[in-house]
Amino acid sequence: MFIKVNATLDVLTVMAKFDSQDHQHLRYNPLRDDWVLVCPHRMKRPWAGHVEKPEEETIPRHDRKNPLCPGNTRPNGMVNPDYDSTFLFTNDFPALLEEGPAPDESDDPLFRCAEAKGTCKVMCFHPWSDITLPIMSLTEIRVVIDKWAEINSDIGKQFSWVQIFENRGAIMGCSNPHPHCQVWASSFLPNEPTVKHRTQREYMEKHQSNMLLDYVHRELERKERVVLENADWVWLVPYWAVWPYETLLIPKTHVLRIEDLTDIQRQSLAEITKQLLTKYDNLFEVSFPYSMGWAGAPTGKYLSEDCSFWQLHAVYYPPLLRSASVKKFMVGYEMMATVQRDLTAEQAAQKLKDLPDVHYKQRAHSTDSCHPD
Ligand code: H2U
Repeated sequence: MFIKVNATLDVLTVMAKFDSQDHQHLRYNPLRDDWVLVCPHRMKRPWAGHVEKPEEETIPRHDRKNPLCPGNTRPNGMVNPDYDSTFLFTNDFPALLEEGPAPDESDDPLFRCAEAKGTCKVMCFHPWSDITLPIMSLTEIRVVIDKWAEINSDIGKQFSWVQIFENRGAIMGCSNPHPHCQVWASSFLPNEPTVKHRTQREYMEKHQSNMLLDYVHRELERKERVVLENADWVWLVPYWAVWPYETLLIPKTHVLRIEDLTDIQRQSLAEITKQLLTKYDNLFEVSFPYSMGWAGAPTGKYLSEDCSFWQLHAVYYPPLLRSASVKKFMVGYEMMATVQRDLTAEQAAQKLKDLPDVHYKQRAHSTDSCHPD
């Protein structure tokens, strides 16, 4: 009897019409030129896996011992200014240095080596440690955006790639609760931008059109994965998303680099950033961890090349899956074979869309920010 029921189910499964929200399939990522395996039927399985207890930490607004706070002395003896806005400094423990001996060149295809130079910066978003971007005012977020643009323009004169990124939350390797991001600039084009450079160029050669702009316009027509939009920006879960709530933030018009954003685009970026981060925090009512970063046309020697096939965009890669304590593990099959997801991009977009626009910490009382807008 049991065998018969299973056999009937198998026949039904095989006979069913394909539904992307129910049936396994592969999706192509044209930006990374790779595939993601989507298995929505697995959402129905029981879960008895690892549960990390979320810690609701109380962060002091100013901690005498925190090396990122205004006025404090860092372990290397440098004293931070008494900053009241953003604060940019050269990382005291940089992965990339501007100078250093170069390796010998080698013809051996199995032991290739190349010179790497660069610089690393840290940018504090705010003088307070107990504040995050979604709680900050639009004016304060706008200052951060202007600073990102300034950094990309300044450091980009010297280096081919300026990676601005924020690791938020200890689960994402963030070492300090003070709101901050990092900037790693390099003499070489790192792996991710190298692939994006090639795929966007090849798309332009083949279609005489900009890949990501085409993509945004198609997404705006379909509306299945768009979570938020304003006059200048779209926030969506990409068709090819890997992380459960991975998103893409992208301008509606052609923009090469962050410093090319107009005053109006920067203001609307501040608005959509506050909205999207509020939604993220509201998803599991926790300060939502993620790794985010900007990608635009490369800089340095590329400034004099035609990079019109590039489109500026930001990516958010959050690890959480089912709750504030259950994250997606990129292990096993993902490491050995192909990245895989259960929740579809459309389901994730709908969940984000349905969330309230007011931050869960601010629902009961007024804003905490320095200069509320
Ligand atoms: P993360 O939280 O993403 O780890 O970034 C903090 C960075 O701040 C980290 O790269 C730097 C660390 O090297 N840092 C300093 O440069 N000086 C310090 O005194 C503390 C931390």
